[in-house]
Amino acid sequence: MNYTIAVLGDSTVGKTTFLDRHETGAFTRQHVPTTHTSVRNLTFSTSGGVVTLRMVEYPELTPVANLLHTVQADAVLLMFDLTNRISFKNALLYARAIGNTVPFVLAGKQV
Ligand SMILES: Nc1nc2c(ncn2[C@@H]2O[C@H](COP(=O)(O)OP(=O)(O)OP(=O)(O)O)[C@@H](O)[C@H]2O)c(=O)[nH]1
Ligand SMILES: [Mg+2]
Repeated sequence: MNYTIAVLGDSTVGKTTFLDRHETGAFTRQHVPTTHTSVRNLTFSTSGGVVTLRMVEYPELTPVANLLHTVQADAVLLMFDLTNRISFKNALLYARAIGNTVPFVLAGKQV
């Protein structure tokens, strides 16, 4: 089974770091802004078989309402920084723009 997951959220909330951690186990200390969509496959063995998630990190969508149509995904991983209130408010804008078009999960990072 293959699914495409869009990873969205403000810059610096920790999208790349999260994906690096899953891919290699390493914690990425440095912030190198993601300027273009960045794709990597994460494979999981589950009781239902092997699942490959095509994780697509997007640069911050500003303004989200105008740019969301550029996102093609089966589901969204929407991230915010628990120490940054603005990133949470912006996550709500993302959530509103996504509406019920695809399933999404909201993940608080940076703890
Ligand atoms: N303490 C802590 N720092 C984190 C965590 N996740 C990310 N960081 C740090 O936050 C900074 C930004 O992380 P990135 O993963 O590059 O952020 P991003 O969301 O990919 O940013 P853009 O690509 O610019 O959109 C880096 O310096 C990371 O080391 C976390 O869970 N805890
Ligand atoms: Mg990034």
